[in-house]
Amino acid sequence: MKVQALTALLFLLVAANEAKTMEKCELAKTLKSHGMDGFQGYKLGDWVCMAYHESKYNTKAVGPPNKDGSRDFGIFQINSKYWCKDGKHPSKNGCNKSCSSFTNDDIRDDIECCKKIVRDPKKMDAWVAWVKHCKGKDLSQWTRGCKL
Ligand SMILES: *[C@@H]1O[C@H](CO)[C@@H](O)[C@H](O)[C@H]1NC(C)=O
Ligand SMILES: [Ca+2]
Repeated sequence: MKVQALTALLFLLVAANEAKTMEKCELAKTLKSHGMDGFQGYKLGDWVCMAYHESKYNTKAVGPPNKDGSRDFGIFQINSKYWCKDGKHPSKNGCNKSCSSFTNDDIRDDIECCKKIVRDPKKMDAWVAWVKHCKGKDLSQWTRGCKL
């Protein structure tokens, strides 16, 4: 009985976790429909690769605190010091958004914020995981098999 209850709980947790995680091609398609293919010179694969390595496509991801106390929010791990308000720490709030709007399943505003971030001089270098895992790499796998 105990084991069954535990199994059921585990299943629910896994199911709940999956519900907030996007599929690769679903993300690629959404990004494309928002004009991200070629935006500021970056390919769709750059954005999909970045999202995978930042959040594993988890729209509700909240990163651990950075050295300055800020955190990174959502599928694109948008930083609370510069781009959104967490209500606790001072923020430049460059995207004029509450950070909690980057942890729901509607990623349209997250994408709009990415457009602001990538217009900054650092461009996609703002995403450490992108620099480490995606920059200058063959990105074809990130859109492979997707009907775009
Ligand atoms: C910021 O967002 C608020 C509410 O969504 C809006 O009323 C305001 O005009 C925005 N400010 C800027 C500078 O875009
Ligand atoms: Ca959102």
